[in-house]
Amino acid sequence: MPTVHLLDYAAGNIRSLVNAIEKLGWDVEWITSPDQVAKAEKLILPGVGHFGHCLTQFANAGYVEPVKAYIESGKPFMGICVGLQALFEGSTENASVPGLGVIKGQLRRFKDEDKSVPHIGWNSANTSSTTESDGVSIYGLRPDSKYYYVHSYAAPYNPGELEKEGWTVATARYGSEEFIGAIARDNIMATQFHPEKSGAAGLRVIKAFLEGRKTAPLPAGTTKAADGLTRRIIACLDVRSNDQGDLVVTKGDQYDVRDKAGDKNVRNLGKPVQKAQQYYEQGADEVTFLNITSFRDTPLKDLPMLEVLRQTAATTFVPLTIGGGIRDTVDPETGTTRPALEVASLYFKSGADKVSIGSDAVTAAEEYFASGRKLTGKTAIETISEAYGAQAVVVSIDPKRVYVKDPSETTHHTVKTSTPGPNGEEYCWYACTLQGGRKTADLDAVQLVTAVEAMGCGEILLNCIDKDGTNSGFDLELIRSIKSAVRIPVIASSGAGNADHFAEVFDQTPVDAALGAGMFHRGEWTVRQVKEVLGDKGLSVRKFEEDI
Ligand code: 1PR
Repeated sequence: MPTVHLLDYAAGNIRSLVNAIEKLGWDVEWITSPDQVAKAEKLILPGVGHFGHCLTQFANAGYVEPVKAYIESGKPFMGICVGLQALFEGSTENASVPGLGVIKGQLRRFKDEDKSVPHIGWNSANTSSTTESDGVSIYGLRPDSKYYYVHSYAAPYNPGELEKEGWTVATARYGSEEFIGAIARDNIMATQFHPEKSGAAGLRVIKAFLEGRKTAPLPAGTTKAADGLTRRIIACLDVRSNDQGDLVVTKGDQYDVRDKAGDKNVRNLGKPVQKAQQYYEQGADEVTFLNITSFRDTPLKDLPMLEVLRQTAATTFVPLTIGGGIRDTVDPETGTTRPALEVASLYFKSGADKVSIGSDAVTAAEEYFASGRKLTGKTAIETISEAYGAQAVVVSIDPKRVYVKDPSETTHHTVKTSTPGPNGEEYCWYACTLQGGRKTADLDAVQLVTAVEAMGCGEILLNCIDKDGTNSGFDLELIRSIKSAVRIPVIASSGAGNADHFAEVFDQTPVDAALGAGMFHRGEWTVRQVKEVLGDKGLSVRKFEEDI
């Protein structure tokens, strides 16, 4: 099999990239020391997370000069995400750390006044100057495809500036900002998006690079997709062991996952790997696994979930999130504490792109407020965010309504609700729960998200116990209140029963993504059908592509 070299210099989920390359029929060989760089015939520089952290590791390991020399030799080079950023002169993310300076310019943070940061989701990479006029695709990039981005810093696009130096630039638009999504010249190709997580559209780009196909004619009839982010639809799989000991996808009503009648068995709605694959093929933009009984187990021993992740990541080329049991854990055999970062690292190595933290985030937020909002640097959120970047850390919240007659009855953040409580109460606040709703904290959802955003969480997965499994639509009041409290993206979850519920949440709240579970698992709707309805209503969605 032909071989491509991958440079391994920093933490990050490289498993997915290896899976994508292997799927395309290529072998990966690792470069683990600077003296090996020159022997590569094709080199990929991956990278996720923090520019300063990655580039410092890169420089300290002695890679700067060998990689510059490799690029100057004219052999094919591809940079991905921070691997693209490394080619620029620097980044305001860490002004004291220089980039390689192959491309002129600095990376800047997206402005967050009008939009969520990080920029997470499927966006374009349009080489508008060439693709439309010439009908030519650069490295397989197509103007009607969407690619998966996850980053807070980007290279702003100044029309014509880099083109003057011979670069071909593909751009994307986020809010009012146009930035560089991909860039190529001579032997160099680099993408800000993650091609290995961008389904068939992304695999096509990697394939074109591996096969050295810099340009190709666009398929007849190719038209440009609408600018900007598409509406992100996530399929979520709650996973646990059933009474026979098999790992199954289940779904509860307000978190009760057992049948109401008969033997009250844990509902079995299918096998996790199969279901995930099915949702990928239906066009899900992301897949999330929640190990819902992990509070009972030792996660380091929880090998079946790691295996589920490994198998899914080998065939499912969209972002994967895993939640459940991400916390500091005492190993029962040795009595030693295994930090949350170690648990998360196991998941990242198995193919996860993000980890989702539930119960532990509530405890950390309580301590944060008790200490007068001091950050310790020791929480799971902080340590994982530091090592893997904020975009890799999701906090999953399980709030429950507490009704009050008047906001003065509580110190918590209240909302005026259009669905009053059992005694006609017109206000409610949302109490955070732990262990899948089994414990309730004296902490409201607004407090929690404020605290975890300060700790470095990159995205909120916003469930709602009152709505879970009801098929009655999302809790729009909760979503609006949380969106107005944070700058990071928020995923709406709980209550989706049909496509109109997705249209409603995107229409009536500024939410960044929406998640469904039961309606997909029971086969009432496919992800594709939901996207068709959204498309008919004029909302931009990514279409599933098969053709690599
Ligand atoms: O606390 O860090 O170990 O994480 C445990 C994770 O498991 C948390 O993210 C928590 O939300 C989740 N969890 C725990 N118990 C349950 C349960 O259902 N008994 N599931 C549970 C929460 C939320 C969504 C669900 C949506 C949409 N499930 O995944 O699928 O509510 O459902 P719907 O579209 O059918 O309404 P930790």
